[in-house]
Amino acid sequence: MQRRDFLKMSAAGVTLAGGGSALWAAGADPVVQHLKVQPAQYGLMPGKVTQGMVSLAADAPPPVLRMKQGQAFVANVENGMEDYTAMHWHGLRIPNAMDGVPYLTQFPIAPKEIFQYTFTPPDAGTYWYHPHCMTMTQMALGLTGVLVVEEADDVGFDSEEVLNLRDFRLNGEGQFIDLYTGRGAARGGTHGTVMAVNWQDVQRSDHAAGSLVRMRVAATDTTRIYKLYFVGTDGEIIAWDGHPVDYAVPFPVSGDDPLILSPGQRMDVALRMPSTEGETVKLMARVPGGVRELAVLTSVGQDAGRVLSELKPLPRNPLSEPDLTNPRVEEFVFGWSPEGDLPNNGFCGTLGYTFWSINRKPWAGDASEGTAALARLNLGETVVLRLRNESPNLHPIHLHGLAFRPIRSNKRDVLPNMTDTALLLKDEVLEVALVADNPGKWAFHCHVIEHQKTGLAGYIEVV
Ligand SMILES: [Cu+2]
Repeated sequence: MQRRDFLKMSAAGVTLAGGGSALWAAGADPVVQHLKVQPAQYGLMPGKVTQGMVSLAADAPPPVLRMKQGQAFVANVENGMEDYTAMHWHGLRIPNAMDGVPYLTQFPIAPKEIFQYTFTPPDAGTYWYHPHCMTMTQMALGLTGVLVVEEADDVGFDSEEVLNLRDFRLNGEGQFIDLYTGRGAARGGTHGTVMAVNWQDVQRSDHAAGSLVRMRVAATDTTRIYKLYFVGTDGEIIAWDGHPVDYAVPFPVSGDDPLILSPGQRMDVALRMPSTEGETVKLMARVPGGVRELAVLTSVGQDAGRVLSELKPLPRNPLSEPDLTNPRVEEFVFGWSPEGDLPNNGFCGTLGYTFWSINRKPWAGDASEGTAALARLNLGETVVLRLRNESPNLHPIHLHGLAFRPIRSNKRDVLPNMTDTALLLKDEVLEVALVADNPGKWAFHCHVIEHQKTGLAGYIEVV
């Protein structure tokens, strides 16, 4: 791909690249947002201001981006950093050219450049965004945000609570330490030192007593696998990784039996606030050596008297259903890296070593010309991906641009809910089924970013 292909016009000293004009011609009414990737500082720890962060807002957390299902959205992403960047919209099934993967779908966005992303989200639900260039650095320094695609019609909640779960690696003064370690990258990933929710210690908010709250939880950390449960109310998991659930996910009420949310995953939860003013609902996480509050929702005012059974099921998203009568099977092995050359990531950052591989090959790099697809799928066909973990570490495997159903595991019963990110357990063989209904080169990688950046990456092509 040539850089000149993406440089189309310039204005006011910045270069505008990407995008498409078809939207305007169609007479659509797109929501247009200017989003500037920029340095930030913020009080992540009490009494300290963390320097050297990266956000999409001035000295504030990356905003929740809201769009509507079926409505055109335009994001003019400006690079206000000194490094390159590119923005990926995790879970959105949009045209390949808008997927934000450097060299595969676009040239990285240079400092001061603007890339125009234009797309119409086909699915409602909870998604998120993060850079796919300088990924390790920019994500670790803060650039992960929640993306909400609202249903076309109101689905009956009184209020909403959006939680962006992620850690930061800070010292006692609230300043960044090494964002990762070689030891971590070669094993389960390097964990943060400070857990955060929406860039703060605990999310605290008030909701009407007896009302119905839609809680959207996104695990956007580079490493942490969350073990979550609720205290203080009944509830229901209504969507998983964006899509309304077809198979009930048990509502977790105990730290002994928590719900696992791995990096990249999201859940939508219907909660009923307690009837009595002052009572609370808590989202808790099990952590090494104990438990921790992540969110505390407090009932206020008179009892609104709502009940969960008033909620209708969420409308289904327009997903293609895999035909499992005689699917083709593609094999993928996730394991250690053989000795290999270092990946060529061009302008998009390298960790300086490879530890991991897919099908015995470490990722040749973002910028490597002629890197082959891991698999080629025919447009419209059903394929089963057999994902084999040869390592003792856990890998949340993410596929861009397509949705898949986990159907079978050698380790456990799986819930075949549509997803874009599936956690592979130690020595697990997990089969997932999909319809290859979106053409293009779709990145396929571990969402432990240290694993992704040290070899556990590749792409699948739909032609
Ligand atoms: Cu991994």
